[in-house]
Amino acid sequence: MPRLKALLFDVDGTLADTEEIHRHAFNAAFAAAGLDWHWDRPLYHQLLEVTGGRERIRHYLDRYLPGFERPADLEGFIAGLHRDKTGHYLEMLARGRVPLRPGVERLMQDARARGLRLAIVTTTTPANVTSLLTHSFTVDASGWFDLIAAGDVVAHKKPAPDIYHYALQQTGLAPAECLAFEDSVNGLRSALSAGVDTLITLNRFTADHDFSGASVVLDQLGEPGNPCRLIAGDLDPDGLVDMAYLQRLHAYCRERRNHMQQN
Ligand code: XBP
Ligand code: MG
Repeated sequence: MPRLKALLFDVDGTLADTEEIHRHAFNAAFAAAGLDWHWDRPLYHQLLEVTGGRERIRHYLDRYLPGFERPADLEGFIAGLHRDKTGHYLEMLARGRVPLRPGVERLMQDARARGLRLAIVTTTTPANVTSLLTHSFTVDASGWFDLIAAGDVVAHKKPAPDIYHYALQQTGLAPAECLAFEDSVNGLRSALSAGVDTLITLNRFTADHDFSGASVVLDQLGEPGNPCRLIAGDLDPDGLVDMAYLQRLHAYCRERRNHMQQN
């Protein structure tokens, strides 16, 4: 049975509840460009169906504003809006100290202390990741990761498996040696398509997603005094996801896969 060697973390919605900040940053960029577009929460919930900021703006135009007179250089127009959005987002992160979700830093410290490798696997812009790692952890965490796989390094964003394939190839890890941490159905599909078993922590934008195939679904990772809750799955972490629990979960998932292959 392969050993658990690495934890692969999504960023938005998994490390921190950043989607609200992304939403405000998109709206700030639209206003600065003189556009009367406004993405409220229910609309953003629907738009999250598409990963990637530029892809999301294009999808908005296609689906919600078919009558919008498109500039000749639509790609350039979208890229400009998105560049501005990233600027607003980075400012907000630097200003506001966006808190990490419960248990994230604790679990990473635990994993590092036990010699596990960590990597980031996300569709968001690389600068967004670096900023979160420097501003939201109690120490600068950017050196903790073997790899930060982010943004446009692959052709197809989640739910395509490309970013997980890329991360596995760059780190030399086998899917069976890893566990992924995701918050959305797009992230789950991406990881599972690359053969990586996945733990889900829900948030307000993803609580209604279909997480079938996930190894376990929890409300959060849990902290002492702030226990996590099992939403779906066979193994209950009893309040706290730690390395002992992840070792059990990993062994359970590998056995389940072996069993399925034999039958
Ligand atoms: C995150 C995203 C990102 C952000 C916006 O998905 O979909 O697009 O919402 O980031 P995941 P950019 O958590 O699955 O990686 O604007 O930088 O693309
Ligand atoms: Mg996510």
